[in-house]
Amino acid sequence: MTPSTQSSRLADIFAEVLRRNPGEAEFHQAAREVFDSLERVLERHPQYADASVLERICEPERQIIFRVPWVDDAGRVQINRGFRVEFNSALGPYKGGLRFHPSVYLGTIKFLGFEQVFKNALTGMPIGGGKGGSDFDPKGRSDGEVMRFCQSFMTELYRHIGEYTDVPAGDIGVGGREIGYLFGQYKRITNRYESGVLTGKGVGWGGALVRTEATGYGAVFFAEEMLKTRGESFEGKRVLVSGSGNVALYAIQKVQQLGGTVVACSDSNGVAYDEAGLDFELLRRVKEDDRGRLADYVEQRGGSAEYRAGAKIWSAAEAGRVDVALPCATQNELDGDDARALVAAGVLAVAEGANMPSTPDAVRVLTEAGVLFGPGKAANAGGVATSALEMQQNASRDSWSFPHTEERLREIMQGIHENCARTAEEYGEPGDYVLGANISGFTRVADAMLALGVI
Ligand code: NDP
Ligand code: 2IT
Repeated sequence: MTPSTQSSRLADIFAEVLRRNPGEAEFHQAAREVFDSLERVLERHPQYADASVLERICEPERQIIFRVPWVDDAGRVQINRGFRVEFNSALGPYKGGLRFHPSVYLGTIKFLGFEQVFKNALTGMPIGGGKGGSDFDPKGRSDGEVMRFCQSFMTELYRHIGEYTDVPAGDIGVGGREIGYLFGQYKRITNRYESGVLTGKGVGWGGALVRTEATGYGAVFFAEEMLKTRGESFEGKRVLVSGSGNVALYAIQKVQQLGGTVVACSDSNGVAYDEAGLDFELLRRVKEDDRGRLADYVEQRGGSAEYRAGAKIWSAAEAGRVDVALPCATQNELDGDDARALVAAGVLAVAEGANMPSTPDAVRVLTEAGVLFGPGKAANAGGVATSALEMQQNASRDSWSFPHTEERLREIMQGIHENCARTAEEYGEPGDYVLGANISGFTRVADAMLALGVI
């Protein structure tokens, strides 16, 4: 087939994705980005088009939507909506997190599930892709309310998951506390201590060391590999990290361990600036132990720290040099104007700790300016990869040390970086990590799908 045949075929398939999934803007955006990388793949490998692999990849294998009723502390009945999208199991059981956030709707979960398919393939591990969640807002809820919500959520979800079927984990709004309540209810309903059914468990009861740190650490390891290609490192670098949740926290810690200074982080209310560098241990305590807000951190830190309510973190680029930016909060949080501000501030590298945090416009601005750009499905794959290591430890009833597991994570991130770089080069676009990640992830899933037949 000629290139033009392929472009028109891709355009037709994409038009069908739009038609079949109306109103799901984030899913459209995630699909479009992958489609934009695939023209030359379909030219070189007509077998994928012949077997309609792309059409099949865009259609989730199963989508589950359910009612989650629960009783709040005031005795009122609350109703939320639960989701699990089991996207692709060609490489292994569906694997991917659960997001609890009021903005969640089916389109959110589908975009995240779609990204997860390629991300999980990139890790080289035996995991398929899925995602789930709810429009439940855990903010301001008591532990008892969160527990009752999680129990109700699992009372429906349990029938769809299992260590060989579908293995959820955390994402926004779902951390160790929620995984504990979810696991407890699964265990109670099934009467099985099936450790491998969820990852992100507490280290005392089946969890793996380094899983908590893995996504943030992994994103920094990926950025470090990108910097190495220009003879650079984190030593002495000024860094911005958006968010202040699980991914952001441990990205901040690893940057500091590698000699960089993180001068700002954020939450949905504002930005904390700290020219002297954020105090990781204080920030961790405020966020994890006290479940506090960034404003509380700034109040306790005093001195050089400053809190700007309503500010956007990327505007910090206007105030001085920025060497590395790590968006670790949420989708579409870094737009074209933000990217232009970062370029003007001299940014060398951007690695996405979050899923799809950069808008298509931002990606274009950064890559056209020659900024090293690590897309989320490569740069944040350390979290799910360490989840797969947790599954491995559960299956063998073993537990590994922190240094050993961190070393495995570092090797995995180096492997993903090398794979993306090599694939981009093979396809004539050296340094294009977006192309490299999409093609490499796609071909691994597509080859497995071809081998398994039309199912
Ligand atoms: P957390 O819930 O721990 O933290 C989320 C952070 O992002 C908080 O600081 C939150 O601020 C901020 N945030 C969330 N939504 C918005 C919004 N709409 N606008 C502005 N800020 C927002 O989640 P994680 O750290 O786990 O997840 C962060 C990102 O990383 C997500 O994109 C997630 O999909 C991705 N990711 C997570 C992995 C993991 O292992 N946890 C693995 C790979 C990717 P606030 O507290 O004010 O809401
Ligand atoms: O987006 C992600 O990769 C995650 N939220 C982690 C998924 C997992 O199964 O560990």
